[in-house]
Amino acid sequence: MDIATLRATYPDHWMKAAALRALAMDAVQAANSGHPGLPMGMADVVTVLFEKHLKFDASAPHWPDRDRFILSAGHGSMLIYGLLHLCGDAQITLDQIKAFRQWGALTAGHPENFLVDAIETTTGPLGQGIANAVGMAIAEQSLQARFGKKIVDHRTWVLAGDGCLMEGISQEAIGLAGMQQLSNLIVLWDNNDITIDGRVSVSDRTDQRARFAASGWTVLHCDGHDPADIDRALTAAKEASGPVLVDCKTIIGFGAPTKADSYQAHGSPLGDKEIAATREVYGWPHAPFEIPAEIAAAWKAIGKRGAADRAEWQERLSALSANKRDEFLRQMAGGAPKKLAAAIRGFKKAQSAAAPKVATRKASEMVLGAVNDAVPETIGGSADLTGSNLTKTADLGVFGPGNRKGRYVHYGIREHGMAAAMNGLWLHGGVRPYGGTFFCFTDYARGAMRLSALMGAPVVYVMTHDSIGLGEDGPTHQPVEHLAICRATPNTWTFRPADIIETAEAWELALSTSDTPSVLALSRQNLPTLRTAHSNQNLSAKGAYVLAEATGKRQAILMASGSEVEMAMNARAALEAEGIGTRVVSVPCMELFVAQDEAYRRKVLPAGPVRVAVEAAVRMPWDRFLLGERGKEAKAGFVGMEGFGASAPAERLYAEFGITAEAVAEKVKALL
Ligand SMILES: Cc1ncc(C[n+]2csc(CCOP(=O)(O)OP(=O)(O)O)c2C)c(N)n1
Repeated sequence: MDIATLRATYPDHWMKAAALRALAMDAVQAANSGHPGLPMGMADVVTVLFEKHLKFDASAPHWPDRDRFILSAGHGSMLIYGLLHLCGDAQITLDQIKAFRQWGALTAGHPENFLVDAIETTTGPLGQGIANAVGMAIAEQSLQARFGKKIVDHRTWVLAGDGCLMEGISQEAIGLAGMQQLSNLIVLWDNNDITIDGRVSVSDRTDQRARFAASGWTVLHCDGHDPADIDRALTAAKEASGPVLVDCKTIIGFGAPTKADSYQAHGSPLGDKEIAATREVYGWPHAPFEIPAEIAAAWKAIGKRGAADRAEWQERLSALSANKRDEFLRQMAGGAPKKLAAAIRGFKKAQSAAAPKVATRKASEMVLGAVNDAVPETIGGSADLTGSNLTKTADLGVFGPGNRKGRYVHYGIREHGMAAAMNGLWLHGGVRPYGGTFFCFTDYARGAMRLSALMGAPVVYVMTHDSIGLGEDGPTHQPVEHLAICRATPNTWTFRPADIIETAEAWELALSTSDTPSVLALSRQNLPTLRTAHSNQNLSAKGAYVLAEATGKRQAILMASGSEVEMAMNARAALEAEGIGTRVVSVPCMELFVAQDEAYRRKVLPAGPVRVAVEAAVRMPWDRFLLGERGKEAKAGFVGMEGFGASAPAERLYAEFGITAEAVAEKVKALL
């Protein structure tokens, strides 16, 4: 249908969509930066979605039973800002639209959930949103199974572009959602055939519909500019079983006389001349940022559509027993239950007495046994390494199409998809996600791990096989730089516990924060319990602490994490035997140590003694504690890895790479 016919056939719809298009053109022009093409192309689809299908109430962006709307193609951010503004969102005022992409504005370049309540997730890195949405859909199904359909019954809608679908992560998301048969997930594909470099055909010839269908999705299509056809497709999408792709055929920069259907509409302002000509095409004579009262009122009414639904939901919630209601609200709020601290204390007390010699991955499994009982909202999983990561505890049950009560997800060999889904699980609310793979494969998950940190999503990454200590699998599997990368990432706690007690403490911290993701780097090899004297206090909360004090005059301080703490203790024994007073500082979490006040840091790392750090990884993150924190280069040494590992049994590798208690003791003596 051409524009004249659309305008004539659907005048009310046309003007509402034109308001959205004009806001996008004008805000991008004012900012002299941004992406007008997507909002102009998808305005019809989202107008129909918001007017007829999306369950939401603009006055209550945190209403737990709202539909989630994810703009996976985050570069089209003016689409969501325009929608929120027009629907009467309290935060996205007209001034915010005018300040698009400027310092301090809520209307950041790409949508940021931590700035705007109604934005469900941070998008911009293409493909993340669609994978977040899979986690949100899983969360909805899990909560529905636990609290009932009267309280939890909503959908997740995703707007994804060609870019999202080209990213590899989309395949992981599609595969997982298809297998899980998530009927509450609908992806609206902005099929405009344009990316930055030009036509999609310059880089892709995938039959996207066939790809989704091959993974068990229902595939529908519509003319993305014809409101009746859009409505038909969205209605059908809600009725289909399993996840749905709606192929919306659209034109990027719709209506712009010379730039529509071209990459020129994608990511730069259209220019005053083109905008003026587009206004003519739209029949939109209004000044920039001016919305006629009648159209503004129509949009405001859309924003209020869900108010009655919400009131009814509120009544159903009130009708629940107080216990169930409180538990629902507690889980949605994301705080750890009181039982957690007691469970961890009990676990530590028993294990410090039993003093088992177990790998920290095994210790983690043992902790999880207690944690999963105390915290009913955990959903665990692994990227096909369940038996190695030891993430599945007894009685969790497997989440699947036939068992939505299951609390364990077999994510398959999809590290990136798993990490992004876990972000979605958390962002949905009501779930504490954790998931495992080999530490080395944080690289594969990294795009989503970075977003956990940026968004403040306290996802727990259970990363086992944390060093050359994994042995025979060799250098492809042996992380050496990964601790440095995780520690370099802002707002991420990287825990490398030394024994079962520190493992329990790391889990407690990871599950008690509501705004920081944690990486638990866990060993494959057995480690003795070093903390045999029980303390109710969580010593790992300080990040580093004195594990063993020098008996005589303190001449050396050894610092270590994880499996090398045992080595530091052995080196200390040897040095002490030679009369060299040696302190051992265990460093389970550098980030938490750095956050302590100077008095504490000085107590742990006083000036004077020789300092040697040992960790089977690269030196980089240790420099702060070797050279800084009152340290001196001439009195500092490191024992660790300089290159990649090799294939051999772990003991041989440690010997060959010179990471031994003897080497640590020798280094101390050379520096004294
Ligand atoms: C992971 C990632 N890679 C690259 C980019 C840069 N980028 C932003 S939009 C875009 C093209 C997307 O094309 P499409 O999804 O078709 O969007 P449209 O042109 O329809 O607006 C690219 C490459 C990005 N945002 N994220």
